[in-house]
Parts: sequence; C-alpha cells; structure tokens
Amino acid sequence: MKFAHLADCHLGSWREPKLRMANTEAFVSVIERCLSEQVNFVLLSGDLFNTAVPGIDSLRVAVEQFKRLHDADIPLYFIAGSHDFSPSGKTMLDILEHAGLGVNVAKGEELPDNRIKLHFTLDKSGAKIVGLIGKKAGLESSYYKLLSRDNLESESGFKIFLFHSALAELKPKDLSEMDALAVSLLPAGFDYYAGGHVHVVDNAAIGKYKNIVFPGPVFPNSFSELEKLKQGSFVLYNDGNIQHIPLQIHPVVCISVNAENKSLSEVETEIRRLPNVNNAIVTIRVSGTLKTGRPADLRWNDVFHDVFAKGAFVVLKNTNAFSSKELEVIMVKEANVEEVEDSLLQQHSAQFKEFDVELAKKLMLVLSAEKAEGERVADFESRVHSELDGLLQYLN
Ligand SMILES: [Mn+2]
Repeated sequence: MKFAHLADCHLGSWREPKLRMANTEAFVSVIERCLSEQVNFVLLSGDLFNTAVPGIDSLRVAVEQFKRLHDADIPLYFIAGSHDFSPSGKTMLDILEHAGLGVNVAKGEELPDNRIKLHFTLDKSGAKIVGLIGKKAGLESSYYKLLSRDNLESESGFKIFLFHSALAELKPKDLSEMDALAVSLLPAGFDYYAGGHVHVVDNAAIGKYKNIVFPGPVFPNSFSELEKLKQGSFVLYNDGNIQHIPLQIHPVVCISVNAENKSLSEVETEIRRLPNVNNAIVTIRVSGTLKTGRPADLRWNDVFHDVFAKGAFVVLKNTNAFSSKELEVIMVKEANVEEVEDSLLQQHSAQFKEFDVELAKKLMLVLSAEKAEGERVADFESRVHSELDGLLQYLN
C-alpha cells in the first residue's frame, strides 16, 4: 500500500504575493508527486485553506489540483482543521466533497447517551480510514472525551486515524502555550496516525501508539517557521516505510543579527555580510538594544536594495526584539494582540462570576470577521448574524 499524507497547506496565507505564489507552487508539487508515485490515495489532515472563507484564487488552485487526483482515480480523504471552520461550523471542504473531489472521513453519529460514534470509510486498497476534526484553541478535546472507541479499536485490518491536534507528549518546547491532547485520548491500535495542526516534522511512537506522524506544513507559514523549517514537506508511506519528502521551492537564508550595544552602522554592516542568496527567501532578524541611535533610523531601503541586487527572491525582516535605550521604557509586557486580549479577559472573569472566557473568545472571533473579496455587504452581515445565532443558541 502506498499513500501520501499532507497537512497544513494554508492556501492563501501569505500576504506577500511572491510567497503566496511559492506556497501554491509547493502545494502543486505535492500533487505532482502523488500522481507520479501513483499512490493509492491521499490523506489531508486539515488546514487546506488559511481562512474559513478562502479567496477565489485559493479555491481555484485547490479545485484544479484535486480534480487532477480525481481524474487519475486517486481518492482524497480529509478532515477539517482549525483554519477551515467558520465559528458556526461551516467549511469550504463540504463544497469540495459535494463536488466529488474528496471524502470527509470525520463522519459518524451521535449516540443516545451523547457519545460520538465514528464510521470508517473504506478505500479500495482495503485501508479503513477515519478521523476527527480540529477546532480553534483545542476545542476538539471535548469530542475526544465523548468518542466511542470500542468500534474503532475492535475493527480489524489496516486502519488510519486522521487528527488535527497537538499531542502533549510530542509538543515542541517553543509551542508550550498551544492546547494539546494526551495521546491516550486517541483510539488505540491503528496502523497510522495522520496528524496535522502542529507545524513540525515528526514520526513517533508513544507506548502502544505507533506511527504517529506529523508531515509538517506544505510551506512554512510564518517568519519563524521559515527560520525553523526552511522548507515545507509531506509524507510518503510505502508498505510500512515512512518517508518525509522535503518541498524546496526556494532556498531559505536566515540572517540573525545581535544589535546589543552596537551602533546602527555596525548592525547594517553585519546584515550586509551575506552568504549566497541567489533566488532565496531571505529573513533578517535583528534583536537587542542599540548602544546609540534608534531602530527606526536603520536604512532598511538600502539594505533591501542590496539583498535584492544579490539575487534574493524575497526579503523579510523581523525587528520585534530590536530596541534602543530610549524606547525600552515604554515596552508593554504582553508580546502580541492575543496575549493582551487573554490577559484582559482573565481580569474580567475574575471580576464577574458569570463571565465565560471561552464564549468571549468565540464572540471576538466571530465579530472580527472581515468581508470577503467580492462578498456583498448584506451577505457579509447575514453570515456574521448566522454565526452569532449558531454561537448563542445554546445560551438562555
Ligand atoms: Mn495549520
């Protein structure tokens, strides 16, 4: 049996057009490889799109590529990931499934005692495939706690479980804030656990759970992922042999400059001391406190011009931890918007007995929705209204 396992395609994720294109190219190259390898089927463990309402360009790429698999008689099995859902539970993947381009394997029924019973999808290779969706902020853990495991564990044959969650036992240290499941919440006895959500490359065994595989994203999804991963990847499974296949669309060159106690011109000189950057995605991270001068006075235009002159494809900079002595005084404690929001919500929940932090987070998510490209104002409003209704219907 031979299959491909991918996850976290995040089509449409980069705002920078060249990186968005590179992300698309990486996705297309996976499909090419699936076709040339003549795999039996393809698994997608969530986050096909970066947003629940993807742009037309992203949707077109997904449909075109899945149609190629379909025409080659290679089935696609997927689950929805945290980025694929609108807060009311709608997902574009439903449309792809209705068009016959893939099969959602997170299918089942609610039992009279509220537990969830999942049904296997049988592939013509004989593989039995099933999975559970991932949701924002690890909210899927409640589904796992309600999961009826007997029928899943007693089924015989070659079984695959798709999931879109971090696992506590495998969580990388730099993602310690991420919500995670204990591996024991997964049904036991499967032959392959096809993971997604955590953008890492991993293949692990924990106790009786074998072949817990994270393929990594198809393309790095952020500045720090470019630094950490350097490239995207997916997995090829061939009769028990599990191989991570790197997807290098452009080389990634990462420059990190420590500005501590240096002058601006020293920092600029260090950035300019570049290795070969031909056709590369170049990331420049500057951190530390300058001896003299202000970060805003660094001549980024000149620096970028130089890097492009040396043949770079794209240049990105990160100056989050770059400061001067005058600036240090007004630094806020929280590093990003989510942390500020979290700390404010926590403060309120301490004041009001009825305050529901999770509900507040979901409401903020719904109300922060933006009008999609080409969407009419009236349609946008009714979309937000229906998502609010969905969220609030369980409240008295
Ligand atoms: Mn993801």
